Amino acid sequence: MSKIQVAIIGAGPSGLLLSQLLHTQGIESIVLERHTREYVEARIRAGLLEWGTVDLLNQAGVGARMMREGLAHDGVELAFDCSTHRIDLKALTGQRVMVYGQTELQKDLADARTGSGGCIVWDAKDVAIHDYADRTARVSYTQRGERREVDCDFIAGCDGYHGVTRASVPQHAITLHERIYPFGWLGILADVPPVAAELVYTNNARGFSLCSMRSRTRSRYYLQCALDDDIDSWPDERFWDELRLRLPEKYGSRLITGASIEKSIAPLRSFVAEPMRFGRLFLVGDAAHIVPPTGAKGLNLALADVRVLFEAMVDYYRCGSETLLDEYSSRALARVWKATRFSWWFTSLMHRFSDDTIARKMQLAELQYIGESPAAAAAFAENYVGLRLR
Ligand code: RFL
Ligand code: PHB
Repeated sequence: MSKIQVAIIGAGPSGLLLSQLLHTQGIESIVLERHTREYVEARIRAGLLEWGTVDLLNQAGVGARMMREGLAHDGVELAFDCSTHRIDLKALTGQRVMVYGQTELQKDLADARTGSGGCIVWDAKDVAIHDYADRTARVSYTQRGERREVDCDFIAGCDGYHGVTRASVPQHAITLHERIYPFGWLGILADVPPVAAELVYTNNARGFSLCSMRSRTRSRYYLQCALDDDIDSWPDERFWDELRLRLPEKYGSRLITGASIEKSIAPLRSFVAEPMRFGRLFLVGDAAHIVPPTGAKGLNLALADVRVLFEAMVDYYRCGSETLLDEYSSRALARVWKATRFSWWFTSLMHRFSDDTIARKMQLAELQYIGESPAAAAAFAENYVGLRLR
């Protein structure tokens, strides 16, 4: 049996960034991923990074391509009831956000880890965690038909919502909070220029829509859809027609359409598991929490967890102190709950929930208020660019 300092389950952005950051401090890890590298890199997910996330990626030495190819945005638009209102993030908070796809980030992280001799086991089957209540934890997995075991000081559960680590914690030790929303997001990726220079979130009587992008030539658009909608019932033409109907006239009239290169439906949920630490096991990112994508907090929250855990592990290996490890769960959760609240609030503000006219009138009144009140706009902007870590 071999021994490593940190065993990381999952090679999504959380797992790879943690491994990379630890490597910069001479702390060695193994990353166990159940899918192949090709599969993981083909997943289309988030697209918007807070500047705190950008700084962390630069600190890890994986930000060069992002800084070259990413698009920094100073503002974002809220559209409703035939009007649009730009929130000047830079003026209100002094901060910007960065458009850079998770798919690209995933590649940059895997390249960095592989390039510096990092140990990533792709296609690791039947990963299991053991003895994490003790001083020395253990992980086991099957690689090319052979069962292997590794002793470790810590296990980082970076294995997403459907992973094995949270599921291994006894029910009595963990509290799960969950809300499922009564709609989904239908997303499309297409090689067409974005309809606007910045992101546009629209509250329309027909339902929510979002205009986002991956580059100046690649657009990412979303429509609120029914949870039981079948992707086959959304051919590209229907998607573009519906998007045009939901956008303010100035954007609908100039929308450029084209063949989709990806199309999928994602359900929306708010989910938090508490605590996020169980002995030598630490849950990180989507393994511990999920937010609806309105506001793009999911990936940013995941990487904020990574920062907190990284700092705690460095403190442990440098000074032998467990204080920051002990504080991991409460420090991470303080941020998680604030982002969970913001994502829930923004989702509630922008989506069509029912035919209840009073609910829609109140959404519009709140959107007008954000448009008119610098204080309300500043509260939105502060959350959108990301609250500062304590
Ligand atoms: P990930 O990215 O889910 O990575 C977890 C990794 O763990 C692996 N894994 C296992 N490995 C070994 N053994 C097991 N038993 C394992 N079980 C799972 C998985 O294969 C995977 O590689 O979690 P991480 O690293 O915490 O990163 C979180 C982000 O990926 C996530 O928050 C965002 O992508 C959420 N999200 C979005 N966030 C946004 O901010 N904006 C978006 O537009 C947005 N779109 C999305 C999303 C998440 C989606 N999922 C998870 C269904 C769209 C989708 C479809
Ligand atoms: C995306 O580009 O995929 C994206 C951007 C902002 C969001 C959600 C998704 O709020």
